[in-house]
Amino acid sequence: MLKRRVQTVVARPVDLSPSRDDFEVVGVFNPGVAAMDDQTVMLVRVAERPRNDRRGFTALPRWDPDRRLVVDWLPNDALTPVDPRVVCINKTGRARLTFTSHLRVLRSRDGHRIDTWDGPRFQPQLAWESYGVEDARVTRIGQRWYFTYVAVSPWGVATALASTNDFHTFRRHGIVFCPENKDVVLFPERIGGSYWAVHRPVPATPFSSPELWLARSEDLLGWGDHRRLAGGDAGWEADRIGAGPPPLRIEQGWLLLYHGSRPSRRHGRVGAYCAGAMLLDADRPGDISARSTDRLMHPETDFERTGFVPQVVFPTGIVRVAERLRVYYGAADTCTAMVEFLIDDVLGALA
Ligand code: MAN
Repeated sequence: MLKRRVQTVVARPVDLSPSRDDFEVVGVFNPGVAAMDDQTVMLVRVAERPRNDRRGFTALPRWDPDRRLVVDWLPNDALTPVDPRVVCINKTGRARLTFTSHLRVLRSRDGHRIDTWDGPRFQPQLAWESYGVEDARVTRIGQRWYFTYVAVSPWGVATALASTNDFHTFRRHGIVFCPENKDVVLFPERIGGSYWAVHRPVPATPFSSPELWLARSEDLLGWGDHRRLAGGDAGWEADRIGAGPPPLRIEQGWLLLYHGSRPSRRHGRVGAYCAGAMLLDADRPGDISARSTDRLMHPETDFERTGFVPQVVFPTGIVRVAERLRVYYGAADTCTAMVEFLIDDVLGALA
């Protein structure tokens, strides 16, 4: 396990106000991160759900076509719980989320403490976002900040692209990876003349588990030349792996942190989410030059072990500060945390 140099909880659900008075924030986590001139900007995922229970019913929130947050109350006997986040509607076999997410902008001068809590929101607006928008991954390309995000709706779990200059106004570019695909990260520059992305298709049949794939694009919108990058080889990543923060260019190549989980031993639970890393060749990002031999991060502290979804560390943002890496991550699908590692320690853990 890597030595954690500095570690701090950056944001908790109590720090944020819900979208409606009768809702509660259950998670502020999985932040996309942009290191701008004098501040660290975080595009956090805010998950919320109705505050009050109705006996015998489950609340299933969604955004309606008029962009209002509404709640469908369904009788419990019409549903089968899947995990703390998901239920299945017995009649249709379709999944619904027990919460909904939007993205909110938080700003920090020192990268540790938030100075601005009430930043702009990026809320569901379109049909294919009606169950929520989640898990932004922010990459600076040229003068603009691009972010992929997960768009969830009755049409499935897709990845869409948006961009901004200032984190005040946003431009949507549409779905870039159709359902089911998430954990899409963009490389910050062209390599061999093309843009590149790591993505994570989710197979519908058990021929394979969800794994890392690579794709190429000329315009960030149309993606092709797909090829498999890596699967979960070790036990801790055997169930699924997905990219963490966007790849970071260091002297030795592209450093890609990723998350992995093992199958849960208990029905209805999610296996622990841990993090590893790989180094990709600077000019041929499909070539893995080195990979962690064990987990670099695993749920250790109370705030990583207990929460809305227990036992989760889920890195989504990275900032280099001289010889250190600040890794921003979601802890137990509840808080946003930051941990610092020495780059040399990370590289020393790869073989
Ligand atoms: C999984 C989890 C949830 C997420 C849904 C939809 O169940 O990652 O947090 O809301 O997928 O993306």
